[in-house]
Amino acid sequence: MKRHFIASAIVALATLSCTTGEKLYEKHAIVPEGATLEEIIDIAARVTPTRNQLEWQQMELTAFLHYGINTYTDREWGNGKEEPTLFNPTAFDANQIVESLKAGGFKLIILTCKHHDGFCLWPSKFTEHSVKNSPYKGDIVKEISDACRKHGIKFGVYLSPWDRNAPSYGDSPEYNKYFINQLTELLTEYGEVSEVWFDGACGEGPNGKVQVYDWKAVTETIHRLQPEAVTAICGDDIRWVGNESGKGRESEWNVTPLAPKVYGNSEEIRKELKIDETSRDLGSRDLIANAKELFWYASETDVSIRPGWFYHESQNNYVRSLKNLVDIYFSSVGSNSSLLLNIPPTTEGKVHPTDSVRLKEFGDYLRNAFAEDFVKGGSRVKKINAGESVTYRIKDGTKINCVMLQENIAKGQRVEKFKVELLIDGQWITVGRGTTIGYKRLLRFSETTAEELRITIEESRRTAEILRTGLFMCPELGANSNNAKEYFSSSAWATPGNDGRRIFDNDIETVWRSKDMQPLTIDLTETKNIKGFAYVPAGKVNGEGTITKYRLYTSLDGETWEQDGGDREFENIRNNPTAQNIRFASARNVRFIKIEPTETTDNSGTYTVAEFGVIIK
Ligand code: FUL
Repeated sequence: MKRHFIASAIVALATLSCTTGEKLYEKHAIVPEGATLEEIIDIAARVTPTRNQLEWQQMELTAFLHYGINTYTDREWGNGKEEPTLFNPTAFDANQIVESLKAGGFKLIILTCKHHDGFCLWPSKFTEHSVKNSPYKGDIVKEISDACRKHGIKFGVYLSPWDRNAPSYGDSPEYNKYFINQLTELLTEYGEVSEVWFDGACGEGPNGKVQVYDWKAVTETIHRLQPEAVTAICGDDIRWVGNESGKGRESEWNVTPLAPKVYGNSEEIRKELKIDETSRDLGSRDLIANAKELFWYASETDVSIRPGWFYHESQNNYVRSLKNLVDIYFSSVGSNSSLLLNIPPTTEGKVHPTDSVRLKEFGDYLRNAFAEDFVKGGSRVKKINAGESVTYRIKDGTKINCVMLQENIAKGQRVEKFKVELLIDGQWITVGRGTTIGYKRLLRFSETTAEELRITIEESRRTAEILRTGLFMCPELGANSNNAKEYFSSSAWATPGNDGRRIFDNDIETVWRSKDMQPLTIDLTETKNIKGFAYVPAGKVNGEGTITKYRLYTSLDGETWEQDGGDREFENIRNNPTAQNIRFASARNVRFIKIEPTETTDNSGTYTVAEFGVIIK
């Protein structure tokens, strides 16, 4: 039986907006059983962020600092067995780090206080695996948080739930106690904490330790000790955008049926709607038609300025170009997401000069591009219904190539389709179309001058409130000169018996798939002195057949093989399926390379390779 729409059971948390009389649902709404699509859409339009969520999204730019024992072992994922004495910064300088990030325009800095290796950057009372047993006796968390305060930047903590060092990991109640103890130290001893980041990664595999976390207790601890903090990834305020390459979605919805993992019935909801953080659609009408609950759960786009999350000297020539960073800004902040850019401190304990120059260029670019708005009256709030337009005058004779639109998300996210037109020499020309707007939408078009700007809201959930409309001139940037590949591959190479032509065609879109789990042998057709190799996976997050664990052999004649290392792992390849550039301890002469996969993302009995290369330089 269909229930009446305004039934008391509609929502868990509802607040009444004083100005419009609209009922708003802060953070979470429950859809009544039997609600029609129109009714569900109407509820979705009135789900709003909490004050903490809103203020977080308004910051736009957060910096990530991946720093820890991996910085000194040249790894991405430590195994927790490292000697703490390896952590030995020679010139740690928290002020240099914070000042470099501030110059890039970042408002909040999140430090990896503990990564998956369990090594703590603060002298935790609960473990010996920390800075207190390193030659650097100081407290990195204190130094960074103090420098943040000094420079007027907010501070956040990354605390990895997965811990490869803690003996209690996998003994759920014991480890939960340990985890909350460490969290309590971080939330009580370092002043205000604005974001708490709980990484979702765990590489234990099917036979590894399974830890059942007590997210309820974790959330309560945060709310009690730092009520202003937002919680990300395994928290319930901010979701992972779904990739680690800086790409937001074309349609990025803050209101979604994707239940944060801390909700008791999260697994059930995700299974029923067949969605997770990586799904292409997290908020369309088609999807929410089947929703029973809706959440305000905006996305955060985490990406590194270098190929790895931690500092590796070998990547000094692969720092992202300014153009690439600006493109990432447009596809994250400009697509209703927030940008979390990682800048890994070096072994010295500073931001590398190349990165710090790039950050300054990035900050200068954004400050300059958005300094002058050429729309007249674009800051007046406009209420627009679907099918209606609003027209603005443009300052005379100014060159423009970018439009900015912002919805008043304090009242919810509503626009589903819009069009941007310019009146050029008396003719309306469409220069942009889009779906969602949300907190901010930036669209670029060819440089021009125009007399007027017209925004048409083609589809909307209830009346849209446009908070700001702007027009800007964002200087064009040259090609990505310094985003070259670290590896080299040649179409002259062969794969004896495997017929893997697609591997060497220099096209990562064409993927080779094995028939079974037999090793792949590559014949370089001549002996070369190489420093390492590169495996490029099929590309999609959790892509089918991506090799996660393997053994590697090299040979001069294809008969006598030498193994490099023992059982090895492509660390973090599930979340970041990009080129894995693996360097040998020292350069060696090689003609044949053999990779023997021992585990893949889907354990389907076959594996895939998009490209394979060798590292020469
Ligand atoms: C991933 C981790 O496994 C990486 O090492 C990195 O910390 C990234 C931000 O999240 O899940």
